[in-house]
Amino acid sequence: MIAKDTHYDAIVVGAGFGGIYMLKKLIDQGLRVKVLDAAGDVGGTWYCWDKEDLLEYHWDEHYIKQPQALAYLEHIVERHNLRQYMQFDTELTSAQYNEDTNAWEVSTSTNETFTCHYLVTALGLLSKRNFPAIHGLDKFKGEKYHTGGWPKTYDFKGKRVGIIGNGSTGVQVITQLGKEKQVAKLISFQRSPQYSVPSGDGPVSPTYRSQINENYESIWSQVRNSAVGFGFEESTVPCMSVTPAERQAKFQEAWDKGNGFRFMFWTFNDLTMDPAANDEACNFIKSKIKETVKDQEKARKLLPNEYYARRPLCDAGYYQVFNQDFVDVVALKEEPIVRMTENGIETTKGHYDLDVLIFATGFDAVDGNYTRVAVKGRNSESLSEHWATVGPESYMGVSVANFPNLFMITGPNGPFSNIPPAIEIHVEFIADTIALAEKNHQHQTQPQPNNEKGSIVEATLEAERGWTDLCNEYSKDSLFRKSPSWIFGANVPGKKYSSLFFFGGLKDYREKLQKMVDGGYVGYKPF
Ligand code: NA7
Repeated sequence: MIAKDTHYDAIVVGAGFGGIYMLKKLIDQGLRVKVLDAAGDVGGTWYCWDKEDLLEYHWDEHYIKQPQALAYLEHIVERHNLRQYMQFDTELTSAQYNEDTNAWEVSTSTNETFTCHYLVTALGLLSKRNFPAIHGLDKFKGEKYHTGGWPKTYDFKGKRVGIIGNGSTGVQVITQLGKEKQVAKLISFQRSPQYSVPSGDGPVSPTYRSQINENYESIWSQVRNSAVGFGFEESTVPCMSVTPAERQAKFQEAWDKGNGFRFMFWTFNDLTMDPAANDEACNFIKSKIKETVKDQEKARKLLPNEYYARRPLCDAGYYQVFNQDFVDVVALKEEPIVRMTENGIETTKGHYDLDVLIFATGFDAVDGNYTRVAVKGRNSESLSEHWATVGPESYMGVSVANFPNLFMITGPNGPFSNIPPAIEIHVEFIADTIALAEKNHQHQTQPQPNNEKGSIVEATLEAERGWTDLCNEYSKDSLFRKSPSWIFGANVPGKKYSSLFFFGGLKDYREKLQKMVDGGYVGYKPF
């Protein structure tokens, strides 16, 4: 017998962007819902489904910084009175599907157990921190921070700061600390130099804001019907089809407007597919690095030597900060780290004394959050076991075969795009699917033999494998496959190199999802 006060129609794990929207959708559908989150309060990135609020909510700059993003989330939670459904400081430790009761049994770090009919994970793609495998990592006696757990306040005044990692996060941290001019020394311990373009950040003018407010519908429609979902039209022009002068002009225009995704996808349509086109983009950015960084030795170290085919970076003056004497770069491929010491980092060429060490070393992305907790489906098979041979896979980034009534918001092989629009598409699909499952179940005069204990929404293994094959097919010619980044799981030692995203773009993804629904949930067992 299931105790009433610990049983929910749905439990949503994670109170970030996806979890909050999922909660709102499901309570509006009349379900009894609980949200669990390991953190002490709501978190995530930002919001767009509340159009009325969007028209009035104030923001200063084009890129929302962490405090504003958090304030906005808190505001939305208050505005919709959602906090009452949330339980914080409560980490999901295990979830087991019970075939007899058709319920998920959820255990938490607070030693509580709950049951639910539907389990929705809104764990985020990028939250399980990745630490480098460096000898003596724990030896360092100074201050240590991972950017995924950045302190609310910090005081690095007069300190020698080392930072490992120069992806999206490292580039931002280096730029910010370089501009603040508080530290005595800032050293980037850089393994792979990256291509970064200006972000184009700046104040939001009243004219810009009113244009946005007047065009919300068309802006969102364009976003949802684009490939990467960043609010610009992706180019349809091959890079080598124009003259060198036209090419240069287009790159320059993108450079002046700012934003990494714009540079990669708005300029030409084949930078991530055609090596010759890619080379043109590389050369353009490299020329900017050489032009910006005055010290020849620093410039040499900062020049990338791989394809421009990772998550495109942008910055607010990254290369410029290296023109200050207190900012330096150590090329780890020329002098690898030997070990961490009590006072800093020892490389093959010497010792660097540090007071603060920052790890901007990224995340065990996409599936990392799922494999660290025991989520077990039919026959007690865990997700880690399910994914052991083929790699992390799912049906359309949402469902996993043998894991009935489990829904993942942005699970493995979801669309590679701006994340908030992808989250919205998933949340809306999950909410509609649950509504349909509930309706079908209530209206069945003759319940199906397999679901007299409530609806069962479950993808088939065949559909899941088919989707994985499609994802591999879509990415097979992408230069992203040739770059060792988190997008294919290449950043975590020992992690299987596999497709983690659907590369067909948001529009194509949405069309496939709709076609699947219109065809009567093709790839799902009847529900
Ligand atoms: P990323 O993009 O995964 O970057 C991690 C960085 O850390 C990258 O520069 C790595 O170098 C470096 N790294 C990782 N391990 C090591 C070791 N062992 N030694 C030296 N350097 C290392 O993480 P971010 O947090 O910047 O960004 C993740 C996503 O979050 C981002 O794409 C956005 O979408 C938001 P490498 O390049 O592997 O040589």
